[in-house]
Amino acid sequence: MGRNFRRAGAAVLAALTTTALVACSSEQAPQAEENGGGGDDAATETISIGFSQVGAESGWRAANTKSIQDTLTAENGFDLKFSDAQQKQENQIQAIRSYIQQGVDVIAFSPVVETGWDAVLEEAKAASIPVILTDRAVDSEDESLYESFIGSDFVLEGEMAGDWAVEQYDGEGFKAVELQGTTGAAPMIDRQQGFADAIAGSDIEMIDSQTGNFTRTEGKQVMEGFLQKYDDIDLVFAHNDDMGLGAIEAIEAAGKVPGKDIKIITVDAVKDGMQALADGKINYIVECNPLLGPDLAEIAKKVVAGEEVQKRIVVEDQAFDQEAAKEALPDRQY
Ligand code: GYE
Repeated sequence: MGRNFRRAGAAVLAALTTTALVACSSEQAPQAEENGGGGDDAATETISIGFSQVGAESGWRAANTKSIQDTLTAENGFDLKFSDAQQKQENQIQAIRSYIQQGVDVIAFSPVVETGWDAVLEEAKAASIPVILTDRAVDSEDESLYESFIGSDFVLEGEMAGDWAVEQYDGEGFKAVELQGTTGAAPMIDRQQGFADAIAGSDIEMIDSQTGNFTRTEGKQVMEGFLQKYDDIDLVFAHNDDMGLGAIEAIEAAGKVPGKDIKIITVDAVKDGMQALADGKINYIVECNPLLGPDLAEIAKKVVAGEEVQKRIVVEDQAFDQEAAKEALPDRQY
Protein backbone atom coordinates (compact mmCIF):
# COMPACT_ATOMS: atom_id res chain seq x y z
CA MET A 1 0.00 0.00 0.00
CA GLY A 2 2.64 2.51 1.10
CA ARG A 3 4.67 1.67 -1.95
CA ASN A 4 1.78 2.36 -4.26
CA PHE A 5 1.28 5.73 -2.68
CA ARG A 6 4.92 6.56 -3.13
CA ARG A 7 4.79 5.50 -6.71
CA ALA A 8 1.65 7.54 -7.35
CA GLY A 9 3.38 10.50 -5.73
CA ALA A 10 6.39 10.09 -7.95
CA ALA A 11 4.18 9.81 -11.03
CA VAL A 12 2.38 13.04 -10.13
CA LEU A 13 5.70 14.74 -9.54
CA ALA A 14 6.90 13.46 -12.88
CA ALA A 15 3.80 14.79 -14.59
CA LEU A 16 4.19 18.17 -12.94
CA THR A 17 7.82 18.56 -13.69
CA THR A 18 7.96 17.28 -17.22
CA THR A 19 5.15 19.12 -19.03
CA ALA A 20 6.40 19.68 -22.56
CA LEU A 21 9.71 18.08 -21.75
CA VAL A 22 8.59 14.52 -21.06
CA ALA A 23 11.32 12.47 -22.62
CA CYS A 24 10.22 10.46 -25.54
CA SER A 25 9.13 6.94 -24.76
CA SER A 26 10.64 4.26 -26.91
CA GLU A 27 7.77 4.39 -29.41
CA GLN A 28 8.17 8.08 -29.97
CA ALA A 29 11.92 7.73 -29.84
CA PRO A 30 14.37 10.34 -30.90
CA GLN A 31 13.34 13.69 -32.15
CA ALA A 32 17.01 14.15 -32.56
CA GLU A 33 16.98 14.60 -36.30
CA GLU A 34 14.30 17.28 -36.19
CA ASN A 35 15.60 20.34 -34.44
CA GLY A 36 17.06 19.18 -31.19
CA GLY A 37 14.06 20.60 -29.40
CA GLY A 38 15.22 24.15 -29.93
CA GLY A 39 11.74 25.57 -30.47
CA ASP A 40 10.99 29.05 -31.76
CA ASP A 41 14.07 30.78 -30.54
CA ALA A 42 16.46 28.53 -32.44
CA ALA A 43 19.78 30.17 -31.83
CA THR A 44 21.39 31.90 -34.74
CA GLU A 45 24.71 31.84 -32.98
CA THR A 46 26.43 28.56 -32.38
CA ILE A 47 26.38 27.36 -28.79
CA SER A 48 29.60 25.76 -27.65
CA ILE A 49 28.92 22.98 -25.20
CA GLY A 50 31.38 20.78 -23.34
CA PHE A 51 29.99 17.37 -22.44
CA SER A 52 31.80 15.05 -20.05
CA GLN A 53 30.44 11.52 -20.44
CA VAL A 54 30.87 8.86 -17.75
CA GLY A 55 32.43 6.27 -20.03
CA ALA A 56 31.41 3.50 -22.40
CA GLU A 57 30.53 0.91 -19.78
CA SER A 58 27.18 -0.33 -21.06
CA GLY A 59 24.71 -0.55 -23.93
CA TRP A 60 22.73 2.16 -22.19
CA ARG A 61 25.75 4.46 -22.23
CA ALA A 62 26.39 3.82 -25.93
CA ALA A 63 22.78 4.78 -26.73
CA ASN A 64 23.03 7.86 -24.51
CA THR A 65 26.25 9.02 -26.19
CA LYS A 66 24.72 8.51 -29.63
CA SER A 67 21.63 10.50 -28.67
CA ILE A 68 23.79 13.40 -27.48
CA GLN A 69 26.12 13.34 -30.48
CA ASP A 70 23.22 13.04 -32.93
CA THR A 71 21.39 15.96 -31.37
CA LEU A 72 24.05 18.50 -30.46
CA THR A 73 25.15 18.93 -34.05
CA ALA A 74 26.35 21.94 -36.02
CA GLU A 75 23.06 21.79 -37.95
CA ASN A 76 21.21 22.21 -34.68
CA GLY A 77 23.38 25.17 -33.71
CA PHE A 78 25.90 23.43 -31.46
CA ASP A 79 29.64 23.07 -31.31
CA LEU A 80 29.96 19.92 -29.17
CA LYS A 81 33.15 19.11 -27.32
CA PHE A 82 32.77 15.56 -26.07
CA SER A 83 34.99 13.61 -23.69
CA ASP A 84 34.82 10.12 -22.21
CA ALA A 85 35.98 9.88 -18.57
CA GLN A 86 36.37 6.10 -18.49
CA GLN A 87 34.33 5.92 -15.30
CA LYS A 88 36.84 8.07 -13.39
CA GLN A 89 35.79 11.15 -11.46
CA GLU A 90 39.21 12.78 -11.76
CA ASN A 91 38.94 12.60 -15.55
CA GLN A 92 35.55 14.29 -15.43
CA ILE A 93 36.84 17.05 -13.17
CA GLN A 94 39.77 17.57 -15.54
CA ALA A 95 37.44 17.73 -18.56
CA ILE A 96 35.16 20.25 -16.84
CA ARG A 97 38.16 22.41 -15.92
CA SER A 98 39.33 22.36 -19.51
CA TYR A 99 35.85 23.40 -20.72
CA ILE A 100 35.95 26.28 -18.23
CA GLN A 101 39.35 27.31 -19.58
CA GLN A 102 38.09 27.16 -23.15
CA GLY A 103 35.21 29.43 -22.13
CA VAL A 104 32.40 27.29 -23.53
CA ASP A 105 28.83 28.60 -23.36
CA VAL A 106 27.48 25.60 -21.42
CA ILE A 107 28.88 22.59 -19.62
CA ALA A 108 26.90 19.37 -19.34
CA PHE A 109 27.92 16.14 -17.68
CA SER A 110 26.73 12.87 -16.28
CA PRO A 111 28.42 12.60 -12.87
CA VAL A 112 29.97 9.17 -12.36
CA VAL A 113 29.38 9.37 -8.59
CA GLU A 114 27.15 11.66 -6.53
CA THR A 115 29.66 13.39 -4.25
CA GLY A 116 32.76 15.53 -4.64
CA TRP A 117 31.66 18.06 -7.26
CA ASP A 118 31.24 21.30 -5.33
CA ALA A 119 34.72 22.72 -5.94
CA VAL A 120 34.71 22.33 -9.71
CA LEU A 121 31.08 23.45 -9.98
CA GLU A 122 31.99 26.58 -8.03
CA GLU A 123 34.78 27.23 -10.53
CA ALA A 124 32.23 27.00 -13.37
CA LYS A 125 29.91 29.35 -11.50
CA ALA A 126 32.71 31.84 -10.91
CA ALA A 127 33.39 31.79 -14.66
CA SER A 128 29.62 32.32 -15.28
CA ILE A 129 29.32 29.09 -17.24
CA PRO A 130 26.00 27.36 -16.66
CA VAL A 131 26.05 23.63 -15.90
CA ILE A 132 23.38 21.08 -16.82
CA LEU A 133 23.36 17.61 -15.26
CA THR A 134 22.18 14.78 -17.44
CA ASP A 135 21.31 11.22 -16.43
CA ARG A 136 22.85 11.18 -12.92
CA ALA A 137 22.46 13.54 -9.97
CA VAL A 138 25.03 15.17 -7.71
CA ASP A 139 24.66 15.20 -3.96
CA SER A 140 25.23 18.88 -3.28
CA GLU A 141 23.63 21.18 -0.74
CA ASP A 142 23.93 24.12 -3.11
CA GLU A 143 21.42 23.77 -5.93
CA SER A 144 22.59 27.02 -7.50
CA LEU A 145 25.65 25.13 -8.77
CA TYR A 146 23.64 23.71 -11.67
CA GLU A 147 20.72 24.90 -13.80
CA SER A 148 18.83 21.69 -14.36
CA PHE A 149 18.99 17.94 -13.86
CA ILE A 150 17.53 15.79 -16.66
CA GLY A 151 17.15 12.10 -15.88
CA SER A 152 15.08 9.18 -14.66
CA ASP A 153 13.76 8.55 -11.17
CA PHE A 154 16.08 5.71 -10.15
CA VAL A 155 14.37 5.02 -6.81
CA LEU A 156 11.14 4.46 -8.69
CA GLU A 157 12.94 2.09 -11.08
CA GLY A 158 14.20 0.01 -8.15
CA GLU A 159 10.71 -0.01 -6.65
CA MET A 160 9.13 -1.14 -9.90
CA ALA A 161 11.62 -4.01 -10.07
CA GLY A 162 11.01 -4.96 -6.43
CA ASP A 163 7.22 -4.65 -6.68
CA TRP A 164 7.21 -7.07 -9.60
CA ALA A 165 9.43 -9.52 -7.71
CA VAL A 166 7.01 -9.42 -4.77
CA GLU A 167 3.98 -9.85 -7.03
CA GLN A 168 5.53 -12.89 -8.71
CA TYR A 169 7.50 -14.60 -6.01
CA ASP A 170 6.35 -13.58 -2.52
CA GLY A 171 5.49 -16.65 -0.45
CA GLU A 172 8.16 -18.86 -2.06
CA GLY A 173 10.97 -17.99 0.35
CA PHE A 174 13.22 -16.70 -2.45
CA LYS A 175 16.89 -15.94 -1.81
CA ALA A 176 18.07 -13.00 -3.89
CA VAL A 177 21.44 -11.52 -4.79
CA GLU A 178 22.12 -8.06 -6.13
CA LEU A 179 24.59 -6.85 -8.76
CA GLN A 180 25.09 -3.21 -7.94
CA GLY A 181 26.10 -0.47 -10.34
CA THR A 182 29.17 1.70 -9.80
CA THR A 183 29.68 2.34 -6.10
CA GLY A 184 28.45 5.80 -5.14
CA ALA A 185 26.64 6.45 -8.45
CA ALA A 186 23.11 7.86 -8.19
CA PRO A 187 21.48 4.94 -10.04
CA MET A 188 23.32 2.43 -7.82
CA ILE A 189 22.29 4.11 -4.58
CA ASP A 190 18.71 4.77 -5.65
CA ARG A 191 17.92 1.46 -7.35
CA GLN A 192 19.26 -0.43 -4.35
CA GLN A 193 17.09 1.63 -2.03
CA GLY A 194 13.96 1.34 -4.19
CA PHE A 195 14.28 -2.43 -4.50
CA ALA A 196 14.99 -2.92 -0.78
CA ASP A 197 11.95 -0.79 0.15
CA ALA A 198 9.75 -2.77 -2.23
CA ILE A 199 10.71 -6.23 -0.96
CA ALA A 200 10.65 -5.24 2.73
CA GLY A 201 7.77 -7.10 4.31
CA SER A 202 7.82 -9.90 1.71
CA ASP A 203 9.62 -13.19 2.26
CA ILE A 204 12.20 -12.43 -0.44
CA GLU A 205 15.55 -12.24 1.30
CA MET A 206 18.53 -10.34 -0.10
CA ILE A 207 21.45 -12.58 0.87
CA ASP A 208 24.30 -10.73 -0.85
CA SER A 209 25.03 -7.57 -2.82
CA GLN A 210 28.20 -6.52 -4.62
CA THR A 211 29.23 -4.05 -7.28
CA GLY A 212 29.67 -5.16 -10.88
CA ASN A 213 30.38 -1.57 -11.94
CA PHE A 214 27.59 -1.61 -14.59
CA THR A 215 29.69 -3.80 -16.93
CA ARG A 216 29.06 -7.23 -18.41
CA THR A 217 32.50 -8.57 -17.48
CA GLU A 218 32.29 -7.57 -13.84
CA GLY A 219 28.66 -8.67 -13.59
CA LYS A 220 29.76 -12.10 -14.77
CA GLN A 221 32.67 -12.25 -12.31
CA VAL A 222 30.55 -11.23 -9.33
CA MET A 223 27.85 -13.76 -10.27
CA GLU A 224 30.49 -16.50 -10.55
CA GLY A 225 31.55 -15.67 -7.00
CA PHE A 226 27.95 -15.75 -5.76
CA LEU A 227 27.36 -19.13 -7.41
CA GLN A 228 30.43 -20.57 -5.73
CA LYS A 229 29.39 -19.21 -2.37
CA TYR A 230 25.68 -20.13 -2.44
CA ASP A 231 23.89 -23.06 -4.01
CA ASP A 232 20.39 -21.77 -3.30
CA ILE A 233 20.10 -18.51 -5.25
CA ASP A 234 16.60 -18.02 -6.70
CA LEU A 235 16.71 -14.44 -7.95
CA VAL A 236 19.20 -11.87 -9.27
CA PHE A 237 18.47 -8.15 -9.24
CA ALA A 238 21.01 -6.48 -11.55
CA HIS A 239 21.15 -2.68 -11.61
CA ASN A 240 21.53 -2.80 -15.40
CA ASP A 241 21.06 -5.12 -18.37
CA ASP A 242 24.77 -5.56 -19.03
CA MET A 243 25.46 -7.01 -15.58
CA GLY A 244 22.37 -9.22 -15.98
CA LEU A 245 23.77 -10.45 -19.31
CA GLY A 246 27.07 -11.23 -17.58
CA ALA A 247 25.14 -13.10 -14.88
CA ILE A 248 23.40 -15.20 -17.56
CA GLU A 249 26.80 -16.37 -18.81
CA ALA A 250 27.90 -17.29 -15.28
CA ILE A 251 24.64 -19.13 -14.54
CA GLU A 252 24.81 -21.12 -17.78
CA ALA A 253 28.47 -21.98 -17.14
CA ALA A 254 27.40 -23.31 -13.73
CA GLY A 255 24.94 -25.65 -15.46
CA LYS A 256 21.79 -23.79 -14.42
CA VAL A 257 19.07 -22.26 -16.55
CA PRO A 258 18.77 -18.46 -16.36
CA GLY A 259 15.16 -17.27 -16.21
CA LYS A 260 14.05 -20.65 -14.83
CA ASP A 261 16.36 -22.06 -12.11
CA ILE A 262 17.46 -18.52 -11.28
CA LYS A 263 15.15 -15.62 -12.14
CA ILE A 264 16.67 -12.34 -13.29
CA ILE A 265 15.36 -8.78 -13.06
CA THR A 266 17.33 -5.90 -14.59
CA VAL A 267 17.04 -2.19 -15.41
CA ASP A 268 17.62 -0.37 -18.77
CA ALA A 269 15.81 -2.29 -21.55
CA VAL A 270 18.50 -1.91 -24.20
CA LYS A 271 18.26 -4.22 -27.19
CA ASP A 272 20.51 -7.03 -25.89
CA GLY A 273 18.61 -7.06 -22.63
CA MET A 274 15.25 -7.08 -24.39
CA GLN A 275 16.43 -9.95 -26.60
CA ALA A 276 17.41 -12.00 -23.54
CA LEU A 277 14.03 -11.16 -21.99
CA ALA A 278 12.18 -12.27 -25.12
CA ASP A 279 14.31 -15.46 -25.13
CA GLY A 280 13.21 -16.24 -21.57
CA LYS A 281 16.62 -15.76 -19.96
CA ILE A 282 15.63 -12.58 -18.13
CA ASN A 283 12.24 -12.36 -16.38
CA TYR A 284 11.55 -8.64 -16.14
CA ILE A 285 13.19 -5.35 -17.17
CA VAL A 286 12.45 -1.88 -15.92
CA GLU A 287 13.23 0.65 -18.62
CA CYS A 288 15.63 3.56 -18.23
CA ASN A 289 15.43 5.85 -21.22
CA PRO A 290 18.88 6.90 -22.52
CA LEU A 291 17.66 9.29 -25.23
CA LEU A 292 18.44 12.49 -23.38
CA GLY A 293 19.94 14.45 -26.30
CA PRO A 294 16.78 16.33 -27.33
CA ASP A 295 15.98 17.49 -23.78
CA LEU A 296 19.58 18.55 -23.25
CA ALA A 297 19.57 20.56 -26.49
CA GLU A 298 16.38 22.33 -25.52
CA ILE A 299 17.52 23.16 -22.00
CA ALA A 300 20.96 24.30 -23.21
CA LYS A 301 19.36 26.72 -25.72
CA LYS A 302 17.08 28.12 -23.06
CA VAL A 303 19.84 28.54 -20.51
CA VAL A 304 22.04 30.38 -23.02
CA ALA A 305 19.08 32.59 -23.99
CA GLY A 306 18.67 33.48 -20.30
CA GLU A 307 15.27 31.80 -20.06
CA GLU A 308 14.11 30.01 -16.95
CA VAL A 309 14.34 26.24 -16.97
CA GLN A 310 12.98 23.54 -14.72
CA LYS A 311 15.41 22.46 -12.03
CA ARG A 312 14.38 18.82 -12.38
CA ILE A 313 13.18 17.11 -15.55
CA VAL A 314 12.04 13.57 -14.82
CA VAL A 315 12.29 11.12 -17.66
CA GLU A 316 9.47 8.60 -17.59
CA ASP A 317 10.13 4.88 -17.87
CA GLN A 318 8.02 1.79 -18.45
CA ALA A 319 8.69 -1.89 -17.75
CA PHE A 320 8.58 -5.10 -19.77
CA ASP A 321 7.82 -8.74 -19.07
CA GLN A 322 8.74 -11.47 -21.56
CA GLU A 323 5.61 -11.06 -23.69
CA ALA A 324 5.93 -7.26 -23.81
CA ALA A 325 9.58 -7.63 -24.85
CA LYS A 326 8.63 -9.82 -27.82
CA GLU A 327 6.21 -7.14 -28.98
CA ALA A 328 8.56 -4.22 -28.44
CA LEU A 329 11.72 -5.77 -29.87
CA PRO A 330 11.14 -5.19 -33.60
CA ASP A 331 10.90 -1.42 -33.06
CA ARG A 332 13.58 -1.15 -30.42
CA GLN A 333 16.19 1.32 -31.65
CA TYR A 334 18.94 0.88 -29.11
O1 GYE B 1 21.42 2.24 -16.10
C1 GYE B 1 23.67 1.88 -16.80
C2 GYE B 1 24.74 2.85 -17.12
O2 GYE B 1 23.34 6.21 -15.31
C3 GYE B 1 21.18 5.46 -15.83
O3 GYE B 1 24.51 3.93 -16.24
C4 GYE B 1 22.62 5.32 -16.08
C5 GYE B 1 23.16 3.93 -15.86
C6 GYE B 1 22.53 2.83 -16.68
O4 GYE B 1 25.98 2.35 -17.17
O5 GYE B 1 23.54 0.91 -17.78
